[in-house]
Amino acid sequence: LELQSALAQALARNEFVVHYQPIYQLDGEQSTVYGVEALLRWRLNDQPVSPQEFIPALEETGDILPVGDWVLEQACRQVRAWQQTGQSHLSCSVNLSSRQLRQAGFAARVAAILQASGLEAQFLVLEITEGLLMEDSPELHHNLRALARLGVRLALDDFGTGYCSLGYLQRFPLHILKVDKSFVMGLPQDREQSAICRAIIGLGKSLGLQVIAEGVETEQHRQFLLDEGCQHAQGFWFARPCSSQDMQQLFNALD
Ligand code: G
Ligand code: G
Ligand code: MN
Ligand code: NA
Repeated sequence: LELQSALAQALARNEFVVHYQPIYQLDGEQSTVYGVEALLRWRLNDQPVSPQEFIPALEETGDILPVGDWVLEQACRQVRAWQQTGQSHLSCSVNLSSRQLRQAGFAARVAAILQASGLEAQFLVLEITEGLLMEDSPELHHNLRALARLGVRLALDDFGTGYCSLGYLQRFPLHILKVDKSFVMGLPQDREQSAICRAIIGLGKSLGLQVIAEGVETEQHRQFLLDEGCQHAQGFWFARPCSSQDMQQLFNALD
């Protein structure tokens, strides 16, 4: 409860910051950054609070709605600025809560945020989880289709860890599968994890979906994924999530 009352004021007090983790293109040059994932951060009494703790609290109170809008605005504006200073095709991934997608008019607000930031819809990727696709909220399904019509891309985050049937991959306007880090951490020694990664990469290929591997922490992880034809990856081996200033330094070093 203390957490929730502190969170209710956090936006007005400017306590949130958006951090970014680069997503890399695996084939071709190692230095090619394909996009960034926006990750919300909050400090309470100068101590970082884990998103695993404060995101569910924001969802419970409904404060995830204004905070989620704020994250979208920040991320779209920041990525547009990076596009204009050299990263011309940078994509912007933002995590969504189901609460946001169940809100009537959400897709229209995303359109307004894109317009205000100058970011083209094709560069925005909205990350959703499998469980969300199984909710039978008409608003949610309306928003997903309206977002796809706008040209925004949808990514299925933590893919393989939920309980959604493969039929959903067909039924929804999805563009990207994100291989969960729990399937990457044992590569290449772990035979089950290797088989699962191969299967997800193959599934993506057959269905015409882009595949992004998460949690790439070692050169062996990267090499396995590259050999299996995975196109994109993110993880500590490349870069940890960092402030926009540090991300700017990373881009400066590439130029
Ligand atoms: O960055 P990290 O491990 O700390 O993120 C933890 C979890 O918080 C992840 O599941 C991530 O998707 C989620 N998360 C981070 N930022 C946001 C956000 O802006 N909105 C939502 N809904 N979830 C987020
Ligand atoms: O649920 P989602 O995929 O959005 O969560 C992303 C989370 O994964 C972030 O909290 C981020 O800090 C974390 N993360 C990013 N790269 C790595 C990695 O290489 N290893 C681990 N363990 N976590 C990572
Ligand atoms: Mn994510
Ligand atoms: Na994940």
